[in-house]
Amino acid sequence: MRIDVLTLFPAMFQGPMTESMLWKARDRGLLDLRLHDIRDFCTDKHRAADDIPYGGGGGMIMKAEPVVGAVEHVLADAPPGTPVILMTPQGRVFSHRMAKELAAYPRLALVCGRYEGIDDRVRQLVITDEISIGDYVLTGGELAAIVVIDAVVRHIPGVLGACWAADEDSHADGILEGPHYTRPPVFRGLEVPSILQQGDHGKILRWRREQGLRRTWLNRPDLLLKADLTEDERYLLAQFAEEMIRARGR
Ligand code: 6GU
Repeated sequence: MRIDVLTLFPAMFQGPMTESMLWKARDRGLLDLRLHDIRDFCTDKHRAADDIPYGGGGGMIMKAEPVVGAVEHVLADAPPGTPVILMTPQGRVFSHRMAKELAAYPRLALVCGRYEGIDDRVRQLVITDEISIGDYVLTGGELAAIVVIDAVVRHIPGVLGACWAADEDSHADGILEGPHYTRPPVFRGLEVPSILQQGDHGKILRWRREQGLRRTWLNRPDLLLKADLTEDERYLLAQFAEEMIRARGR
């Protein structure tokens, strides 16, 4: 997969893109990441990428011309239908499902907004999708783009080790993962749950699902509304609820 990133701050990608999984993906030829400096597409003599907003108000707005120029340069040899994604707090909130969908494309282009915004004609002319990574405001789209790239690249076949697939992650089926343990069996008086040590695979799977459900119930009850649960799992949830009510009564 090839990902083109359009940014005023290409150096922000140097660390994250040269470590760990992302570096391995690039090293193995599974990810072709290309950084483009939007400033290289400024045509005026001062190389200004931003200007004051029409209608007044604070802050600076990214100019349309260099961004559109950079996108057109990148798209010149891209297959038709290549997503051109604007990273913006006004976008659709990013999710596991979106990461998986984006991973199916041979190419992506990510446009990082900066300053207080970007001339809306960029969106009207060349943007196909707008993505936000959550309900808070970052100073620019760069960190959000790094998050999206990491989450997408994990879904490219061959990037993760053969024995654990991205389909087993928290969020893959709308339920969080339960706790994990490794050796030693006892650490500071805390013991690894005995079911995990005994090796009955059926029991372990059931225990993990139960723990994941409990965690979802406690930390992300909003996910349970959308989750596809079995009769058994609904029964477990009812039990958690009862437990909570009893604990509160004490
Ligand atoms: Cl994609 N950009 C900015 N500037 N802030 C954000 C964001 C993106 N997603 C959440 N906050």
